[in-house]
Amino acid sequence: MKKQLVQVGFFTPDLQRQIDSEFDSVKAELADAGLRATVQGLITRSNYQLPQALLEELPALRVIATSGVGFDGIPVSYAQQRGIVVTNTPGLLDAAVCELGIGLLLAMLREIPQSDRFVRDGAWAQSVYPLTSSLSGKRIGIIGLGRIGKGMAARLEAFGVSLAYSGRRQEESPYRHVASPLALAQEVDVLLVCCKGGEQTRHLVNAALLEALGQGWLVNLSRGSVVDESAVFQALTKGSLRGAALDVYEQEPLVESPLLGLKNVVFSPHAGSATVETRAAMLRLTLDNLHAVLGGKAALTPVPTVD
Ligand code: 8YV
Repeated sequence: MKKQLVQVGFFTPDLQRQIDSEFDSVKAELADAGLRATVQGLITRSNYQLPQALLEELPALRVIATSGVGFDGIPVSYAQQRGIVVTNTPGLLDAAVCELGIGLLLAMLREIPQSDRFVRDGAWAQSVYPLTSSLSGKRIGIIGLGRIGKGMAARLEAFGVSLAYSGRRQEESPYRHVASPLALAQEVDVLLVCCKGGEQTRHLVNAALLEALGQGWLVNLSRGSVVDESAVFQALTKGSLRGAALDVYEQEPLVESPLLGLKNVVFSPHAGSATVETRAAMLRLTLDNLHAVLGGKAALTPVPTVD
């Protein structure tokens, strides 16, 4: 008999079929009192918020498995105090996220989406598209030299840029460590946000930091919470910030935002890991974690213990 799960959030149809072939998974909002009282496993994705109130209604819960690397949307400390194992999928999505990061960076500097619209709209018959900016020669600052930050740096080396980073500690790396994100912003052209989300990094990119960046560009591959979107809007409209490329937002999905009206912002829908290959690998590890813990074995990739 298939083991039961409560599910928070949506998976694409193929991935949902995979979940359903291995577990009896019920959406949290449809789980009745009987299921809530007995269910031992919960599956979710890292772009959803998991309310502690829901966990409080699941007294038998033993494992929360998120298909994603971030766990800032999960009340991990509360879960761990209750002895619930929390698992994630580290390492599997770095390449996909970095590929999108390079794509967004180039799309922003070379104005690829805007150029596409220019051709489609027939504007080319009346004028030539204005000149854009080179990536080559730019000074790039990476906030957070974790797996994604390092992956971006390695790929960017091929473009002939200079690289520096800020982070809580100095890493073993060939790149220059700068003491603070503010100092980093002061000396670069492009700021790449690759740090973790959560309370510690909330609005780390704020008006003061954008002021320090000046006539530069911003790319956010991290979490929407790290960037103060209204400060980005102000900086873009007053013409200090030259462009932004955003994959993540303070409110997702992004449907109403003054940013949507600006030409110099390139958007993607929180899609860093969204390739068929990557999401299949992430789900496989997520399901393996659930099978392991529910079968009485150790989790394959538990998140670290938090205080
Ligand atoms: C996805 C992510 O949005 O892993 C993360 O932390 O933000 C992304 O990979 C998602 O979690 C995939 O299900």
